[in-house]
Amino acid sequence: MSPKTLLSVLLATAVTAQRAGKLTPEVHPKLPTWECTVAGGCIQKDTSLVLDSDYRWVHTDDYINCKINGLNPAVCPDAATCASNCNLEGVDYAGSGIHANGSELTLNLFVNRTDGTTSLVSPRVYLLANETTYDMFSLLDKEFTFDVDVSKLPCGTNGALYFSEMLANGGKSSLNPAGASYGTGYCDAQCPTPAFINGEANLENYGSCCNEMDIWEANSRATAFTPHPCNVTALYKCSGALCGRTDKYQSVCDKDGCDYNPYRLGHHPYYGRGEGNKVDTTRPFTVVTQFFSNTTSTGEKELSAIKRLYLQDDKLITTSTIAVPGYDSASDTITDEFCAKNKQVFGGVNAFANQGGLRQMGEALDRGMVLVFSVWHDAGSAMKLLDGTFPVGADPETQLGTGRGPCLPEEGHADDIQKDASWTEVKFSNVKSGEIGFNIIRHPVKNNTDININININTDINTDNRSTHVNMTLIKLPSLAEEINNNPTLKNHKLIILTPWAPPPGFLASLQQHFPDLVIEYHQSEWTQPQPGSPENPPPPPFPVEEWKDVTILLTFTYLPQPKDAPKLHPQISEWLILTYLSFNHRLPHYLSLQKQAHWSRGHFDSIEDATAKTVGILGYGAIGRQTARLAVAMGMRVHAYTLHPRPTPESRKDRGWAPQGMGDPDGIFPSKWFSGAAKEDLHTFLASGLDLLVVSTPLTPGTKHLLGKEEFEILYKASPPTIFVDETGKTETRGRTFVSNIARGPVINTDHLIDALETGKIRGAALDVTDPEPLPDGHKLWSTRNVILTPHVSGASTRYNERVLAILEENLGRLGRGAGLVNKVSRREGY
Ligand SMILES: *[C@@H]1O[C@H](CO)[C@@H](O)[C@H](O)[C@H]1NC(C)=O
Ligand SMILES: *[C@@H]1O[C@H](CO)[C@@H](O)[C@H](O)[C@H]1NC(C)=O
Ligand SMILES: *[C@@H]1O[C@H](CO)[C@@H](O)[C@H](O)[C@H]1NC(C)=O
Ligand SMILES: *[C@@H]1O[C@H](CO)[C@@H](O)[C@H](O)[C@H]1NC(C)=O
Ligand SMILES: *[C@@H]1O[C@H](CO)[C@@H](O)[C@H](O)[C@H]1NC(C)=O
Ligand SMILES: *[C@@H]1O[C@H](CO)[C@@H](O)[C@H](O)[C@H]1NC(C)=O
Ligand SMILES: *[C@@H]1O[C@H](CO)[C@@H](O)[C@H](O)[C@H]1NC(C)=O
Ligand SMILES: *[C@H]1O[C@H](CO)[C@@H](O)[C@H](O)[C@H]1NC(C)=O
Repeated sequence: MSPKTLLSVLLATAVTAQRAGKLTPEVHPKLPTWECTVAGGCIQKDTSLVLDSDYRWVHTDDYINCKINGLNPAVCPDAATCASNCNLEGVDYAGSGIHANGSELTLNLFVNRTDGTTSLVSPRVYLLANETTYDMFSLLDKEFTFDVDVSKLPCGTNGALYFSEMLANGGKSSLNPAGASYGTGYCDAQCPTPAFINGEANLENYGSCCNEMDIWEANSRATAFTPHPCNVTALYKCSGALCGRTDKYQSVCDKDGCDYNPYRLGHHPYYGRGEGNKVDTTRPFTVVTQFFSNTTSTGEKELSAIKRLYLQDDKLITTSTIAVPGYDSASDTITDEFCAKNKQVFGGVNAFANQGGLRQMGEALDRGMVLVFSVWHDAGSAMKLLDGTFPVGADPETQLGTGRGPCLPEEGHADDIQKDASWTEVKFSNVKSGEIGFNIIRHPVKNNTDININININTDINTDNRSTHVNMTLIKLPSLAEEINNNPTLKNHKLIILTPWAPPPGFLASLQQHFPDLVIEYHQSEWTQPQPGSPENPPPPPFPVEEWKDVTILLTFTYLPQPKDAPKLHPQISEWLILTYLSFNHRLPHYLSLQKQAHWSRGHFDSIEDATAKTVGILGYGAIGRQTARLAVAMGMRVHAYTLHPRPTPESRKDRGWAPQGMGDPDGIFPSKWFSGAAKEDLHTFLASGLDLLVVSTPLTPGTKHLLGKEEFEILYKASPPTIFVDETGKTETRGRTFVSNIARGPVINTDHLIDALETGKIRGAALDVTDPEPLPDGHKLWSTRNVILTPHVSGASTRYNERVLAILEENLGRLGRGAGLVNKVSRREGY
């Protein structure tokens, strides 16, 4: 639009400043916004605002108006002449009803002038990334949130926040040198007919059409969010029928859109003034909109659902579900099915589907759209489409869909608003976009060294019974124990997820959808383990400790209040056990070293033993032990199981932990012998049962520290007849039969005694994924001890670790809601 360039405007300023001093410098109000991730929190963007060019004074150097009810033919006979004649003026933002304060934007519908008059300003502003470019939002698979105060938006007004697919530079060109700096290039799905399109004089009466995503159209009485797809990309200059001026359904854009208005969908009171509503519009709240995609058979991402959530007073409010007869099922999101249903029940052409539906909208969202803020009233139909009965005179009781809000026919007329409600304004603040789920997460802490909490978390939490899985602790507060039955939404529960890895995109959002009343927080923790040996002084949690107070469920990785283990379900650990056992028996380390030397030597391969008919003793028959038993049995081994508590009956041998189909030993059928007991003698009986392989998979508790030492290695040695062992070089030696494998915790075994047992041949060999101390220091004696395979605590590593833990979490939350028993529990009493 601005026929002269930004440069010429600036020149004009310089040149004309002496003449009248009327020209205003263009100073974009700062409005910082944020870009967020679940794990990393939010990063501020230095964004600012620009008023639409159509709201500006356009004049010649002699101050002849270039627009007088449309273009002035005297100075704008054609686009090129218009461009060379006209200047686009800077604006006084406050005088236009636009006030930015920190991250908050207030838009006034009217401005009181010093002369006592009140003028309608109804501003429309766009978000700039920098002085010359709009901030382009690509929201497919993203979440967009902001806070809004609609308390001063009465019937008939609309404080809107939406996205239009304008060009990033505002259509800057030789005829439009000003571009985005002066707010050019507006378009929307109504295909308006402005004086300038992309800054060029619109002498042919084109319409300015583009995809539009209405995130927020609302006042304090009603609200709607509405995708309006168009079958064109970017700004499209329409003419004739395609503008839809006489028949809106011939337009390239879906002018009706597919609106989600809770009132219209039969849900009220839900959104409105005062406490009787779930969303109380007399106070600010947060609006969350999530754009979920689905992957098509051709591998492309398609927008498949738009979901709306609210947060008020720290409480999450899910979208209402539909309460209108005719809908088969409740829906709380916009999907193509929802839109089709909408048109079917409320009547009307499904222009939404005709113009490409969510797929088309999603493509525009993916390409990038410009953020628009505005406040307006409706001289034509008093905003009844949003907040009253429309068409006027319809009967909402019998004509479904005509009741869109509670405003009365006599309310909301433009003249009355100017007279009685010139205070009308909307406040938008804290505009953020990013990874889905980021906003559900409160208090993200990026730098946990900033928090120096010197308190003993044990005292906070140990007083309560808890159930936990390895790194997942489910804390049940006593007061909740009674009321958790039948609480499917998990009201009064708070989940803290404290892990070094972020849950996958959408996980938290879907969790929230399943458990709407559950308060969910995610905090990133460090990968580092708490230092062993200091259960009384665990490292500080990476977030304010007040957070512990009302937490009922905790998913944690390393920040357990006390370091402890638990039955784990990690098939990869069982694989590690079998891997190291077979590697040792088959002399793999030896042959690998020969390969490195490029040397062929079969050595004494005839002394290699296979696993058939060997016996594995599993010390701690939990999830890992059970999966190991499954693999061992498949190789023809016998299994001896050792548990703390006796398992005399088939029922008692079952595992109530979580196990994927076909894994582990849920029915306890693999062991040929069962051993149990807490006493030393009980353990000794087990160790004396003739073991070729001893798997240590017991948790570390005060009772299991140094469970295996000199005495135990002696028992292993005596129990199975020692054999003549021929090493690779042909040297023979008498050694015990048992190979010891530890994937539990280093301190379960006395390291010095282990080294001794290995050096003296009391045991055949050992595989250790954990050591004491850990990490094993450089030069430690264990490194050079013979017949040992060492790995640095990696047996739990798996690309699917995260996924499994989260699956257990979801399972347990569901169980908690139903009042059912939890899986993968940890016993506080036993210390694991
Ligand atoms: C700007 O915001 C701050 C913080 O919310 C507030 O204290 C101050 O009054 C605001 N200023 C104006 C002019 O509204
Ligand atoms: C403004 O932002 C756009 C998009 O981020 C970038 O391409 C352009 O270089 C920036 N211009 C200036 C002057 O910083
Ligand atoms: C877009 O939609 C209009 C109205 O339905 C139709 O006339 C036109 O042919 C469509 N254009 C494209 C490219 O599909
Ligand atoms: C997404 O795709 C899955 C699998 O094709 C389908 O079951 C689901 O209904 C789709 N979701 C939506 C919202 O279209
Ligand atoms: C304008 O003045 C009227 C009367 O004093 C007041 O009620 C109203 O809030 C003012 N409007 C604005 C936008 O300041
Ligand atoms: C974290 O905080 C510490 C101490 O205040 C500071 O030295 C360090 O630079 C911070 N790290 C980051 C990534 O901000
Ligand atoms: C806590 O555990 C103890 C010992 O197992 C048990 O007696 C008590 O009933 C449990 N309390 C709750 C609230 O679960
Ligand atoms: C789970 O947390 C415990 C206790 O903090 C930690 O020692 C252990 O290494 C973690 N488990 C895995 C498999 O990393």
